[in-house]
Amino acid sequence: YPYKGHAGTDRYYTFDEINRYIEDLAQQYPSRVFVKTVGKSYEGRTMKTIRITNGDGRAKKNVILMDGGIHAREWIAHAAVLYAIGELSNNYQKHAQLLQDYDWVILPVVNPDGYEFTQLSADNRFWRKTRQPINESCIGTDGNRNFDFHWNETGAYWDPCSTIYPGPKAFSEPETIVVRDLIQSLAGRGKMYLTLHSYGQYILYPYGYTNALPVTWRDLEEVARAGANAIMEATGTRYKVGCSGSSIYPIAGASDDYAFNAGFPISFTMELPPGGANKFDPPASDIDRLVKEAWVGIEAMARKVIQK
Ligand code: ING
Ligand code: ZN
Repeated sequence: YPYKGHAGTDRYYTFDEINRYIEDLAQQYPSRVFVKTVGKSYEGRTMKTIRITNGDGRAKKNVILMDGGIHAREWIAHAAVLYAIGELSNNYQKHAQLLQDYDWVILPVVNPDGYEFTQLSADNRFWRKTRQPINESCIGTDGNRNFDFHWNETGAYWDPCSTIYPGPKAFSEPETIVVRDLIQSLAGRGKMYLTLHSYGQYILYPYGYTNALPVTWRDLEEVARAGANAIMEATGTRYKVGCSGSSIYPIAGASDDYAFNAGFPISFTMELPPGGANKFDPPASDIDRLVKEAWVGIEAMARKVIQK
C-alpha cells in the first residue's frame, strides 16, 4: 500500500490521491474500513465516502458524519479531513471509545471539480464554487448556499458570477445532492455533523439563516466549547464558538443548518485558521500542525457527543 499511515500532511494531495488513499485504507483494513461510491460530480468525478468502524459488524450504530472541501480553495479543510480519516483508521485502538457505539462516515471532498480546478493553475487557486455553468459567462454555485433550508433567504447574492451565488434553485448541484442524500440516509442515527472550511478559527452552530438560536443551543454550545477548549489547551490557538448567524453574518442554505434540521442534534461548521498571503493558502509546512490541531478539537467534540 503506497499510502500508509497519515497522508497529505506534507503537501496538499490531489483528488485522485485522496481517493487512492481511502481505497488503500479499505484494502488494508477490510473488516473495519469501507469505501463506497456515493455519486458523481458535475464533471463526472467519482465521489466516495469512507466509513470507519471498529469491525464488530454491528449494524445501525450511531453515526458521526463529516465532510470537507465544499469550497474548492479551502485546501486545509481537505487535509484536515484526511488526517481524521488516517487517525481513526490507523490508530483505531487508541480511539476504541470513539468507534465503540459510533461509525464515522466521511466525505473528504464535496467539490472535486472545484478542487481540481484550483490545482490546475495558480490563476485558479482561489476558486470557491462548483464548476457547473450557469449561463454563457458565469460558472459555478456556492455549495454552502445551495441546501434546501431557507434557501436564498439571506447571505447570498443573486448574480451567477458572484462567489456566493446560491444556485438557480436549491440542490441544483450534483455535489450538494450527494451530501443531502448522505444526511437523509443517516438522519435517524446521525448524532453529529461536522463540515470543515477555512478560514476563520470558528466552531459555528445553527442557525445560519437567522440570528435566532435553536432551543437546544446549550447542547451545541457545550460540545463546541469542548472542542475549542481542547485546542486551546493543546496549542494555545483560540477558536471562537457561536451561532453562525450571529457570529459571522446570516447565511441561508448552508449544509450545517440542513443537517441540523434533518435531525442531526449536533451540527457544526468548523473554520480552520488562516494561512499564507491569501489566508486560504497555508504553506505545506503548516499542514501538519494545523490538521493535528483540528483533530484535537474534533476528537474532543466527538467524545462529548458520545458521553451525552
Ligand atoms: N465560510 C462560511 C461560508 O459558507 C458559514 C461561513 C458557514 C456561515 C456556515 C454560516 C454557516 O461563507 C467560509 N469560509 O466558507
Ligand atoms: Zn468555506
